[in-house]
Amino acid sequence: MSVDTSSEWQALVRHKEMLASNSMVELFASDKERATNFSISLSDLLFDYSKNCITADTIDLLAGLADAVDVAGQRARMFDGTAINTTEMRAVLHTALRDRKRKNLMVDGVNIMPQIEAERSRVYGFAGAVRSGSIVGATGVAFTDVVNIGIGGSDLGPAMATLALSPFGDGPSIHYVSNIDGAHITDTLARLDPRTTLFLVASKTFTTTETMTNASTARAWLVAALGDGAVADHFAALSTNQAAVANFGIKPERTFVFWDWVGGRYSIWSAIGLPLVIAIGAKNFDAFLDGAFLADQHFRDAPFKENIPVLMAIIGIWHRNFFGFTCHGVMPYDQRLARFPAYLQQLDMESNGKGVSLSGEPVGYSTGPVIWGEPGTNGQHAFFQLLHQGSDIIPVDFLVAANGFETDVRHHDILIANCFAQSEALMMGRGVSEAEALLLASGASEADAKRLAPHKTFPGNRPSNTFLYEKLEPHTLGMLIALYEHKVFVQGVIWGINSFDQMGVELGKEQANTLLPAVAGNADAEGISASLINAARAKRK
Ligand code: G6Q
Repeated sequence: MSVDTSSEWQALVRHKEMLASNSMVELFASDKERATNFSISLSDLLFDYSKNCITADTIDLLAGLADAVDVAGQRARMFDGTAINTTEMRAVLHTALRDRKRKNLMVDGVNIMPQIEAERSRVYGFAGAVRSGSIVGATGVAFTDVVNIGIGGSDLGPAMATLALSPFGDGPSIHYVSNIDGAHITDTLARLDPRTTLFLVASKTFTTTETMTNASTARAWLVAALGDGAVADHFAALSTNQAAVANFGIKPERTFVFWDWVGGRYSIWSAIGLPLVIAIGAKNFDAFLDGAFLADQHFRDAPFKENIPVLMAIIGIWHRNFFGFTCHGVMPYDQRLARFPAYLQQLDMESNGKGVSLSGEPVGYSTGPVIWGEPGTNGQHAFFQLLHQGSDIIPVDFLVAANGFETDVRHHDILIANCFAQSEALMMGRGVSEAEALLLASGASEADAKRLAPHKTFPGNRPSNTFLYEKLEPHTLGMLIALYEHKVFVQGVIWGINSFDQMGVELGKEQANTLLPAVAGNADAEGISASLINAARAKRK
């Protein structure tokens, strides 16, 4: 049965009609404790979801929907290693990577826990040696720079986290090259010295065109300076495809593996995290894993109505399916989380950007929203206009630390004030008579006040969540990422889709390979893109 025909869904449709007449301002007025009643703490994190058009009944009904589709059962199946990725027949076990105490978990007759521990200790050993300078380049000097070559899941996580945790970065400088656009690797290499540069080729499949092409360019750059023999000393690989890594010329002792039950966009906890370990060290990476593990335990154990990722998910369902909101904004008031929206974009949109159910039927309702965002306060001076007065309503997640790392706290006070002011303004809005009164008070004529008031009116009643944490430390970042992972999981279960494949990504990979010979001038252009290919060829110099 399709979830939208269930009695739980239909009850929510009716509930929404009843609730629609209540504004959030009224909901706050009728419950003085609303902010605390609709907030949950986990470790140093406070999740405040009070500024949504919900009541306790809404949460009851949404939690009932999650029950009806057996979120709890599917959650148990994910954690115990059942092949819930049914199109690829794979288990989904990124959670096992951060469970540092567990000793047994069988997948296909193999206990994966000793494998995880052994590989993590190899990663830590190598990272430690690069950091201390006991592993050196071909000319005997220590590495000052590490270039991670990878794309998508083999890039976004470590790139985001390296920036987020830069106050903990006490190792070599880490650079990330992902784009096939030659500008990316060229501009990166231009700043580097081959003698002190280590390359990490990060690719689960070790076949991705972008990564393989960038890796071969890096190899040629290194060989031109230091000769063929230097490759073994200056390259390491992070992959599940050991045979392809060996073909590239990377030694087994420089190859760090993970497994097909780790999805690309869930792989930061695996060997794909190596660049981050090199940046911040093993102790900090352990704290990062432990933060995620804490979120896992919370997700497994807390009742739905006190469960942060479940609440994030069901409120998202409320917005997407019952209000029809198409987007979800992620606005970190945290400059070092600048890549967090892009990271979540992949996590969420690649996981839940699906239109067929697990059984292959088209779903008859909306699934994953568009995820986007930028750090505040920059966004305020750009696109927040649309959030306040645009014709569409876009729910927002605000993220902010109570403390920065900087000594001059004036900046941080202003940052926090802006963050809270935005969620308040989005909710409160400003009516036309208030706008008119303000104009009159500022000396406008009556005619001008009337004329301008509609432009200075804000509809308000626009929803947001606020994530307030003590400080952006490794533990906190691990926790935040895992909470979002589980949010995406719960939504996928409610929508009845497979959140763990990515056929759209595969399609892109195939299509580009088909057109390449004609673009490169080695074949005649044919098909839909023929005219564009010919035009591009005519413009090539
Ligand atoms: C992630 C996706 C995708 C993948 C990249 C890179 O979940 O599968 O983003 O990570 O396409 O793939 P490789 O790691 O195999 O190079």
